[in-house]
Amino acid sequence: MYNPTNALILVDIQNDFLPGGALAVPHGDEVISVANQLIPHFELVVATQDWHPREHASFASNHPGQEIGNVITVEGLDQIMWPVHCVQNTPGAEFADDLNTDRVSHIFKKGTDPHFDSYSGFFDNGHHTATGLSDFLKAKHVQRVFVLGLATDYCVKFTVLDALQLGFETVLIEDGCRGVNLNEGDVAAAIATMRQHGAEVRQTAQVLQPAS
Ligand code: VGL
Ligand code: ZN
Repeated sequence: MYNPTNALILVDIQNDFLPGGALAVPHGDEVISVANQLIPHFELVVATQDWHPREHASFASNHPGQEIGNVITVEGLDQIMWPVHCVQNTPGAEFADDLNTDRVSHIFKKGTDPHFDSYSGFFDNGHHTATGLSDFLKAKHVQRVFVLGLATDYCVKFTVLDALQLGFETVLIEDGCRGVNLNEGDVAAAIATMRQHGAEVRQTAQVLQPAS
C-alpha cells in the first residue's frame, strides 16, 4: 500500500466517454479494469466528473451553424465544439457501471459553469475557478498524484499539467488512459507534453511493483 501522501485521481470514467456513449473515446472501457485493479493500493482515491448544464458552451448544438470538431472562441478561449455529453443528472454523466467507486472519498465535478469548459480536474480552462481538488489534496498532505482515466488528450492531460503546476509529483498511468485522437497523433503529443512538463509516465505493472 502506498503511503498516504499518494493519491489516485480517476478522471472522467463516465458512460458518455465509453463505447456507445455520446463522446465515445475509442476503447475507453478498457480503463475501468485498470482503475479497479489500482484502487485497493491507494489510501486516498478521488474522482473527477464532467458535469455540464444543457446550455453548456462546449456543445456544438448550442451554437447555430457550428459542427462537432470546429474550434470557436468563447470568452476569449479556444473552444472545441463537442457533442452534447455528460449532462447533469443524465445516465451519460454517471460513472461507468463496472467502476468500483466504493473507496472514492470525494468526487470533483467540473464543467458546471455554462460559459467555460473545464478539462482539468483542478480548474476551468480559463483558470477562473478551482474545483477544490487542490485544497482537498493539500489538506490531506498529498505530495504525489497518480492519474488515469479519460481522455488522455483532454481531461487527463490538463489534470496532469495543473497537478504539476500546483507542485504535486505527478505520475501518468499510461495504460490506464485512452484518448480521443481528434487528429492523428494527439495522444502521443499529449503524453510527450505531460512528460516535458515533468510527469513520470508509468504502466500499471510498474506502479504495482515499484522497482526497488
Ligand atoms: C472531455 C472533452 C469534453 C474529457 C470532457 O473528459 O477528456 N473531453 N469534455
Ligand atoms: Zn465535457
